[in-house]
Amino acid sequence: MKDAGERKKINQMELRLILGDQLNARHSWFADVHQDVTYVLMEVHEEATYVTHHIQKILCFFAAMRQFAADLQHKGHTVLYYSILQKENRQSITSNLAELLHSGQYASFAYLQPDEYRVESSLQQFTSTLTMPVAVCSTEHFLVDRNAFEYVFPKKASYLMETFYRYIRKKENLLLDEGKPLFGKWNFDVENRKKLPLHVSVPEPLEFENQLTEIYEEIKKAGIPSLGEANADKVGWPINRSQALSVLAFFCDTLLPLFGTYQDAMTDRSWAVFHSRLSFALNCKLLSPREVIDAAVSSWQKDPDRIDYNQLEGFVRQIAGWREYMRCLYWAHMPGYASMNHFNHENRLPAWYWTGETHMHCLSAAIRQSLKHSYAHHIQRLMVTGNFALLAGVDPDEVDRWYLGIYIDAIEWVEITNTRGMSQYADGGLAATKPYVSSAAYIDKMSDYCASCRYKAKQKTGEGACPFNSLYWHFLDRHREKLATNQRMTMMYAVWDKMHPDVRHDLLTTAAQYLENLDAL
Ligand code: FAD
Ligand code: DLZ
Repeated sequence: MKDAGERKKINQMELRLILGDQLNARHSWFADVHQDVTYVLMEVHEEATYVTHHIQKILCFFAAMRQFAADLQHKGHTVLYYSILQKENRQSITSNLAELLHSGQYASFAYLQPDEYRVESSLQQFTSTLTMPVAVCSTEHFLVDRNAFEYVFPKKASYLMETFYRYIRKKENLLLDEGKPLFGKWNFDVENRKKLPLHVSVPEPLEFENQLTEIYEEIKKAGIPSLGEANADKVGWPINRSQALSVLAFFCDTLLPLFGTYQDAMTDRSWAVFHSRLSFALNCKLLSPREVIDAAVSSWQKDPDRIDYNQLEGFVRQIAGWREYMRCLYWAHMPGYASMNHFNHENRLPAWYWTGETHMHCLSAAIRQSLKHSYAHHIQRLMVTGNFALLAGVDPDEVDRWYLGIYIDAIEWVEITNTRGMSQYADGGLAATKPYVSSAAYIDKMSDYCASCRYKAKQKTGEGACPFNSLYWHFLDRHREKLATNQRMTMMYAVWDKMHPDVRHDLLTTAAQYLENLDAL
């Protein structure tokens, strides 16, 4: 029996939930140690199985959560941690919370605003049944609040990223000189987008050797399904803040000088080219967007002869622009966004998306490296795997599930807007002003893939023709009604209309054959 004083103390205890993608060590929650606060983190089947994740993704989330909990404990905070095999673990966030909060040990509950609609709805529903005070706090991570479209685009049905990016540049005072963009332009994209020449060597990505075999065994024992490969003895992704900061430093020192120039380049010689590989660390909040931007700006300021401004601006735009934009788009349109299917596409994703076993070399390369590293860079995602799925008329639900599962950085708010929106145009043009589709010419221009492909990039029809060529025209032809009024598509329809009817017929026939045999390509 506890005395009254002790009971009062216990009754003032607050339980605070930290989700797996909320590992922000610099959050104000942790500025001081509070004896009356308990933090809780949970590895649960619910989160590990809502889609089939890549094994490296599950390993890294669990490992990062465990390290974060251990670090908090080390600093004196009280932490409850549910590991995946723990007997008391009810394998769902709200079931575990229900047990804890109905135990009488806690007088109040607080959680950080989730980034995912599914999780937020579930927590809102759960907390509406509680009689104790509940607080929802900011994750203190993003540059703008998630409803920013309401004031950046009042009453607008479409959202221009460039407008949003400029708004954030001004709000955050980024790359400005007395309110004007540095060097007189907001966007230096035209100087980027080059193919990687043979004489340019690409540094090996910075990878760690995280020993995660114990977690791996636990995941297997827990029966969590997964995809992809892992060497659990040495997992290369950063799983704590110190490793994340090393990846950031490596990027600024080694990769930033050529980041922009080769941002769109694809090559068999490297799986990350000059990309930062910071998305996992950013998305689980080991790093903040502002500190990543500041680190890049500071490297450029220290040595502007080594890092041209276009490299820096291109990088800042990805984080201050695209990343924040996608989050606001998500919150402006969820939950409806998750079922948008502008073209009513219904095809299945070809089976080789799970093996890489296709004769199309670009797809094989992008898929195999995704299975191996849980990573592909933006143009591989957009113009290879995404482009093909769109041309092949794949159901966006299938495409979403694939992207949400396979990539280390895939959390729904940033995955679905990029996949369903930017890549599949399933949102009818909210994220992109036109569909990102191309024939083989683009892939050949931006990569070294086509030279060693069984299919011929320059051949349009007949045996051995690259499927991207005829599928491209088939896509334009079958969606004419929805696309011909888009000014950015006018030129392509004019080219199509000028073709000889026999040529058009051959292209459509070749495409139809490919569409019939997607699994065999
Ligand atoms: P870098 O090229 O080095 O860029 C730096 C940072 O900018 C990234 O870490 C990321 O935080 C941000 N960034 C760049 N482009 C985008 C973008 N379009 N949207 C949001 N942030 C961006 N990104 C994810 O974080 N999670 C996803 O699940 C995801 N799914 C995608 C699906 C498709 C179909 C496409 C086309 C893109 C997707 N992206 C996603 C965006 C982008 O491809 C990845 O952020 C990037 O490849 C991550 O690698 P990196 O860290 O080396 O990026
Ligand atoms: C991705 C992931 C995985 C695999 N497992 C967990 C988990 O067990 N517990 C958890 O809190 N978070 C996990 N995550 C990240 C979540 O999916 C993410 O925190 C939510 O989707 C909220 O955005």
